[in-house]
Amino acid sequence: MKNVLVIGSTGQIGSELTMRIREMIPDGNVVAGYIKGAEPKGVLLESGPSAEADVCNGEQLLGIVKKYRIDTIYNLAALLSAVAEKKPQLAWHIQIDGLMNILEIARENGCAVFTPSSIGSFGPETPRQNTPQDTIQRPRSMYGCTKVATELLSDYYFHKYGVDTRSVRFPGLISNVTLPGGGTTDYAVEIYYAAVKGEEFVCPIAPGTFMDMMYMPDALKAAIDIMNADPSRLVHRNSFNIASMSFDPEILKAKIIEHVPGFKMRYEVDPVRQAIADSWPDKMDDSCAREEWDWAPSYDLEGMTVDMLDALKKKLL
Ligand code: AKB
Repeated sequence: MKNVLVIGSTGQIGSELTMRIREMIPDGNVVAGYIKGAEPKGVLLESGPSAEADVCNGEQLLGIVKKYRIDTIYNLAALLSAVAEKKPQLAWHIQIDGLMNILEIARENGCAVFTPSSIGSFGPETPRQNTPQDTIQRPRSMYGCTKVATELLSDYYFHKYGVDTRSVRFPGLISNVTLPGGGTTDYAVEIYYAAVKGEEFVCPIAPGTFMDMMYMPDALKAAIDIMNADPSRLVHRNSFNIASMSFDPEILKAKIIEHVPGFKMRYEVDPVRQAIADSWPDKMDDSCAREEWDWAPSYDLEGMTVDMLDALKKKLL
């Protein structure tokens, strides 16, 4: 990995991943790809090259790949699960037509490609506890349909054309830098903002709804480590289960109260998000990632909560 294009560099993952990769390869070109209306600002803009990179515009992407001699593409363009339910055709266009553009460019230009999958690639028939790496994937959401198609297309391009595609199934990601937009797991980020601001949190997900979650530093490590992994050890490619913690809103509330004693939460369940959450696993088994590329998370719920509250106090107060 030397010259890298991050598509979706101003989003929740991209804004931090681009900076992390720039630190890792200071003498490379790490291009912050963005779409109109979501241009990079501040340190993201100033610390390296940026370019408009719309996944649905193959010519534009090809121009960037050629100009910067890109060898690795992080494809983070996506509508998250709740938004994708409202705009299913657009979600398919971005997530699948966009992916096809990237895979074709990668095939012709020898690029490796990371396109994340998600716990959203599973469905109600999937085993909920210790969800295996290889199991039933029959999601009911459009987001899930695009994620399964992403996994299959990425593996297809590897087996058919030798394109070095690799990825992980991200849990809900929790970070203190950039807010997610329109996911089912967003509540687990927003709750920390409310706690730090001293506001009551209105939770859209019902008590007892368990989902895998992960702190952003671990997610960034996974996205980088999988692309640097020894290919001869990889039995799987698209995509690896990765896990670090699983909780429901009550467990998260109780953990926050340990640090913010007056914190209050009530429920106003959003039926769209709840239906999606009910179809997702409670907790994935990530033993293949551990065996094949030494995946190991650093943060548990306590470690993440301490760090989140500390960072948000500095940012918001
Ligand atoms: C979402 O909630 O849509 C995402 C995801 C789990 O992929 N955060």
